[in-house]
Amino acid sequence: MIVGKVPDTTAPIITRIGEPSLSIIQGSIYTDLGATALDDVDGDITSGIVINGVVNTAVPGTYTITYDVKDAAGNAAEQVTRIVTVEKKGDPTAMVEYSITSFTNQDVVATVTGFSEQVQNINEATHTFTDNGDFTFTFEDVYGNK
Ligand SMILES: [Ca+2]
Repeated sequence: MIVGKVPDTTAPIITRIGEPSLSIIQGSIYTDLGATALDDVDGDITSGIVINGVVNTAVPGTYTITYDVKDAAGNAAEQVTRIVTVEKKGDPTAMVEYSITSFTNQDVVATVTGFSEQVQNINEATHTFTDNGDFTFTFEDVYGNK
């Protein structure tokens, strides 16, 4: 007996889970929802999907994630992509407290406090005025936003 077999010439289909494009704020955690793949002969071949692309949530920008899969006969599915945009987060904020309420006297101590988030590279935590004038506290968040 000879069993005829029709060759598999039909590519599998990839179905993306979730949105085709989305935006997240810098510093948030990104978890890709992935995709599923079905083939006419092989059935569920989701486990064979190759995912490429890395979203660096620390760096604002546009990232592309690609999903590819082939069936056992080597037919490649049409590539599916997802665009993830990492948006720059807001700059950190803080307040300044003064040792006395009159700003015109010498030896007023200004202290920067009440940071909105973790900061680094603070130029000075406190500044003692020896004369009238301005002093600018500088600091940045962990991503360098000032
Ligand atoms: Ca197939």
